[in-house]
This record gives sequence, structure tokens and C-alpha cells, in this order.
Amino acid sequence: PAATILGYPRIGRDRDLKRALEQHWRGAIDDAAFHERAHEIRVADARRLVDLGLVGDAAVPGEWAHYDHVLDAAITLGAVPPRLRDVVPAGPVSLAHEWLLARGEGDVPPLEMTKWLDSNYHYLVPELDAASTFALQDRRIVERFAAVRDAGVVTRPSIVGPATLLTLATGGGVRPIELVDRLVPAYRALAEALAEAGAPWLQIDEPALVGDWGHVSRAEVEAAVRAGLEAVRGTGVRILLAVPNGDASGRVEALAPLADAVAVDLVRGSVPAIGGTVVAGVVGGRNVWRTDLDAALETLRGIDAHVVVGTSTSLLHVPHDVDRETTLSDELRSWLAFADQKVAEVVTLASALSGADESAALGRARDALAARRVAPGVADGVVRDRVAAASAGDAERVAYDERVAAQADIVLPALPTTTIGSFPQTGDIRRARAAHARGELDDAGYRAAMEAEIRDVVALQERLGLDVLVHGEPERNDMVQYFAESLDGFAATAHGWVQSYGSRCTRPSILWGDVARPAPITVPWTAYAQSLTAKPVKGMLTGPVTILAWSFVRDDQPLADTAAQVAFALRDEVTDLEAAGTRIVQVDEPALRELLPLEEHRRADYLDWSVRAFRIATGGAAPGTQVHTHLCYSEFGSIIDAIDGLDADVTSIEAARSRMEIVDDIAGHGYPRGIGPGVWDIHSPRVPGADELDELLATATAGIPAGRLWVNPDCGLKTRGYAETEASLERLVAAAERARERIGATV
Ligand code: THG
Ligand code: ZN
Repeated sequence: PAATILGYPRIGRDRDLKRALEQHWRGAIDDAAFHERAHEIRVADARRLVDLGLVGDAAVPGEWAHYDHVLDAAITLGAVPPRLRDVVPAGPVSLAHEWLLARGEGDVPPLEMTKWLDSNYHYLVPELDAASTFALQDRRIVERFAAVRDAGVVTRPSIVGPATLLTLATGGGVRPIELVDRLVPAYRALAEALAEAGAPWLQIDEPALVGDWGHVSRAEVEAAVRAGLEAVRGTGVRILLAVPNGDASGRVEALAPLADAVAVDLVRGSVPAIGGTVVAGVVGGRNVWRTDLDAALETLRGIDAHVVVGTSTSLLHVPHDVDRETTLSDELRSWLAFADQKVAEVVTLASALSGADESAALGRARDALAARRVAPGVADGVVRDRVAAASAGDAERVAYDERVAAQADIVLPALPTTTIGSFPQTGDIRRARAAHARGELDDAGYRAAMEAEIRDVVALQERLGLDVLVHGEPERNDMVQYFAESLDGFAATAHGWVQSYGSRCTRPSILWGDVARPAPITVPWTAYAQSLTAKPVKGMLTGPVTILAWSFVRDDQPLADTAAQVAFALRDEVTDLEAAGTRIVQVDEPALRELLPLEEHRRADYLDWSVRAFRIATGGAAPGTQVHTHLCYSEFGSIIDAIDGLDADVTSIEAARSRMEIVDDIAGHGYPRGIGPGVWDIHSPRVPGADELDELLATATAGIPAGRLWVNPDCGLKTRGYAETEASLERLVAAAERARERIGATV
């Protein structure tokens, strides 16, 4: 073909797949109905892509996982977790078993979920061990190809390649990458089956090639890609090696001759010196902005190979169609390109490249870009002056010891107990928010409903005996969307859903202009909660890096500059919270790890600006204000210096699932400030046992000095119910008391 994309959103234009999944999980539809709905979504999307201009030899990609594409690869190749060998039989995997792997059931925990590369999408981590064997066990990829072909569209199936699959897998007693020779014959079998079914092309995704992984060397990744390509040669199906999500140049040249075509990311990377056919990813799959078509065309014309115009990554990470966003201004909408608009862009570029007259389309793109550059709000002199005038002092608080002294009047026991911030979002809260959004509940009624909820949450925490309270965040749906709605420079979409994991989606805001805070955001809620209790109530903010990571961020200035703007807006919020009497402010950065670049050489710069942004946001806090932060993962060791650099007085992190493994990292590093390793894994409704809590706290007190240890859950409680929340927090408080007695801490 002349144009293609590396993948398309699979959740459906109206989140049709989400609904089908959730209906099947609740038993509202049976297997046959689910498969029928999933098939209809596939056919509708494939036909749409043809209508949008993806025509010719397998131009339409075919990646159609029900839940996750990494899980699909594992299922296809028979990579069932060792612990479930007796439960999930060899052969095709039923829907019930697929959901067991994805979601767990009873005593069976699901596969672990982790962020896909540097995105906000979560994949399921394949579990392997030394006894793992592989074969083409499940023919879903072949069957879907055949079914969509029978409906009229010849697609290009894709699968995560062996190097990437093994790099992202965990191994019990074996480094998964060492299993590559055992794995690649299963890819061969897949290619043969696809050839037999008449598939002209197979796309093998190897983003692992662009990263530096630590646990796997570059040579090992390259060897695994090579082994995969060698295994699938000569079956009759042609191979597209896709290397998205980063700069493939310098890494792909030696492998290119083993594939029939190579797709590279030319948004983040440069053109590698390869001949043959290159799918040139000049249209970005990770942002929502219209492409600079003139610049793209120039890049394309400079490539010395047979060029197919493509996207830099799959379009999985962007919403379907900007034309549906009728609540956005016409002006902003004209600057944007969601998945369908990006398809149109690759088609236009291919047409222009072949010599056709696309001057009208190119002109429209040029005009939109020019208008965007000078539009009011894109550059705000006051905001820019403030960022430009930032000094080292803005990012600096006084020494930790001095802060501890200044915070001495915040009276707390040893091993203080607290929560991460949110309490369960009840049906009442959601209904009140929805009614308010529809205009059926006025502002006063809405405030009354939220205040009633805050009263209940504060009373509950007092009854449970927690030491540092929260207001529970009933007024927030999504912690990033909430701040975006209150800050200048952001816009919200109505239909812009993207898959986060399984059926769960988020609707990222669009950060299009300079960021400023027109008015205080959280102060009234926090102040109201504090008025109800003598115990300290934490103010709760989302940090600058997380606000960027979970929004669609402007591409016309460095991320570091945008982060600094958000940081100054939050800094003002911290000051206003202090003025309202708040002594403890938490600034969450759960996404700090997520934006860490895949390539080693880009990491220092990232950590530098991201840590600085956090420090600007919190650097205005008085020494007597206790600054907390929260990070949502347990891979503490890999970025512990950056976490140290945040200079927060107290940091809460996930730890229960990994049985307090991080305590060693903390002890080994000599981390000097307060730390709360989570003792209750809130990702499941399970109530932790008293013994289990005692054991986790014993590990924590053995490695962390009592004066610095906090006791808290792993994460916020908004997805939990009240039954398990009350029971678990009661046990958590009791366990903290036992731990204090055990170590002889005085209260
Ligand atoms: N907000 C945003 N991104 C995130 C998280 C978040 N990424 C990481 C992590 N948290 C992902 N977790 C979730 C958890 C739940 C949901 C989505 C992502 C979820 N979504 C609802 C759904 O799909 O039905 C929709 C929620 C809504 O109506 O806004 O439940 O917290 N940005
Ligand atoms: Zn968390």
C-alpha cells in the first residue's frame, strides 16, 4: 500500500467493546453474543479504515485483542503462567479462562498489570518459568483475520514480537529472554497458519528495540528480534517489522534485511539507513495534534527507500474521531487530529508523495498550524515571564532537619496512620456530580451534597482513630481531569476515551495553552473538612508530572516548560491552602515513573525537569508545612535518587503486593525522610488479615527508623467499597498500635 497505520483504537467509537466486556463479565450476555459483538466492532472499524482511504495490500491493521494485546500474544503462543498450568488447558483459551488470566478470581490473582512502555496504557505481564514451553495454542489471530476477510477487508494481523514479549515478561527462576529459542517456533507456526489462511502480511511489533532495559541487554534484544525474523521467513506471508515508540536508527539496520518492510517512528526518531520498504512513521500516534504536513512531506521525500506513509506508533493511545467533539471550540478542533484524522493525514501524504495535487489539504493544515501559533491563550506573557524568572530558590526548601523542627507542633504518634486521599465514590456522589453537570442540581445543592459526604468521611476517620485525615475527594472524578477543568490552558473532550486497561478508559484533557490558575481549586473543600476536626487534614493536589502524563500535552514547546507552568499554578494552590490553615499538603506524582524515557541517554534530563517541577510546586511551602507525596508503584529502586530529589517530607508508596521488598531499597539507600510503604493492597476488595499486617509492619520497622515510618494503604480508595474500606482501615489502625507497642515507641 501507499499508506498505513500501525494500529487503531479497539475499544470502539462508543466504547462498544467496553460495554460488551462488562456485560459478559456480569453474565448479561453469553459467549456467543460477546464474540458476535466483538466481530461487529472489528468489521465496522476495518470498513471505516477502508472508507478513510487505507486501501491496497493489507493497509488496514488487524490487532483486535479483547482485553490486552500482550495477553493475546501470550495466549496465542501458549505462554500460560506456570501456576495455572493445571487450570488453563492447552489449546484455545475460552473467554472464562481469558478473564481469569486478566482479572483473577477467588484465590487466583490475575497477571500483574504494568504500564506499556512510556504510556498510560497497562498491559498484562506474561509469567514464565524454566519449564515454559510454547506452541501455536490459540488461533484467534488467524480466525479474526479470516472472519474480517470474509466480511470484505483483507487486513494485516499483528502480534507483539518475541524480543518485546520476553523483555516485558517475568520469569520464575529464569530470565525470560533466555527462552527465545524455545519461543520462536511458535511464531513460525502462526506465520504458517496465516499464510495458509491467505494473509499477505504479518506485522511483528518490537518496540523493545528502542529501549534500554537494564535486565536485558541491547545485544540480547537484538538477537531475539533476529531469531524471531529468521523463524518466520519463507512461509509465504510477508513480514513487517514494526519498531515504534522511539528512535530505531542505529538499532534496526542489521535486522532490516530479514524483514520485507520495516516501520520506524520518525516523530521521535530519525531515518535509519535501510533500503527496501520503509513504513515512515511521520504521523504521531501518541499525540492529538494535526501533523505539520509540509515538514512530513519533506522528511518523506528525503528517504532513500521505497516509502509507505505511516504512523509512529499504533493509534491505540488516541481517541477515535475529533469531529464528534462538538463542545470544543471550532478553533481548537481545527488544530487536532484523533485516530480517524491521522488516517486521513497518512492518506493525504501518500497521495502528495505520489505526485497528486493535494495543495488544498496541505494548505488547510498549514493554515490551522499558523492560526494555532498566534491564537490567544497559546502564549500568555504573564505565565511565561513567571517561568522565565524562576530561580533556584523557588525549587528549594530549608534543610529537612529545620523543617522537622518547624513541624513539631503537628502532634502525631510514632508510626502515624493516614490514607492516600480518596475515599470510595458512592452512587450518591456520582449521581450528584452527574445531576450538577446536567444543570439539574444547582451549585448550592451540589456543595451541600459534597459537604455531607465530607462530614461522613471525617467522622468515619475519627471513629477509626486515623491520625492524619483527608476530606475524601468526593468532588473529583478523575484526579487529573479535575485539575484540568479548573486551570486555564486545558480543554475537556466529550468522547475522547482511550483504553487504560481492559474495559477501563480515561478521557485525557487537552493541554493546548499556557497554564494558569484563575482561582483556588481545592481550598474550600479542605478547609471545610478541617473545620470539622481537631486532627490535621491533608490538602490533596495532583503533581505537575502526573497532570502532563495523563493529559494530551501540547507539542509546540518542551515538556519541561509546560511542567514548570503547571508547577507554578500548583504552587499558588499550596500557598492558599496554607493561608486557610492547612498544615499538611500532599502532592501526588503517581506517573513520575511512567514518563521515564525508554532510552537511557534521555533519562537524566527527564528526571532533572520532572523533579524540578515538583520542587517548584512545593517549594513555596513554609518550613512548618509538611509536604507529602504519593507514588503508585513499587519499582522504587530504579528511581530512588529522583524520589529522594523530590525532597518531600513524607512519601507513600505501594508495597503490600511485593511484600515490602522496597524496604531493602530504602534502607540500602539511606533514604532520610518520612516514608509510608503501603500495608493494604487496595487493588482488590480483600481485607488484609491482622497477622499479615503485623508481618508487613515488622518488616518495615526492621528496615526503617520508627521516627520516619508511616502506616497507610497502598493507594487511594476511590475504587473500593465502604465495607472493605472500614474493615481494612480498622485493622490497619490496630496493627499500627501493636507495632508501636512492639517497638516500645512512645506516643
Ligand atoms: N486517572 C488517569 N489516568 C490514570 C489513572 C487515573 N492512569 C493510571 C491509573 N489511574 C489507571 N487506572 C484507572 C482506574 C479506573 C479507571 C480508569 C483508569 C476507570 N475509568 C472509568 C471507566 O472506564 O469506566 C471511567 C471513569 C470516568 O467516568 O471518568 O474506572 O486515575 N487519568
Ligand atoms: Zn497510588
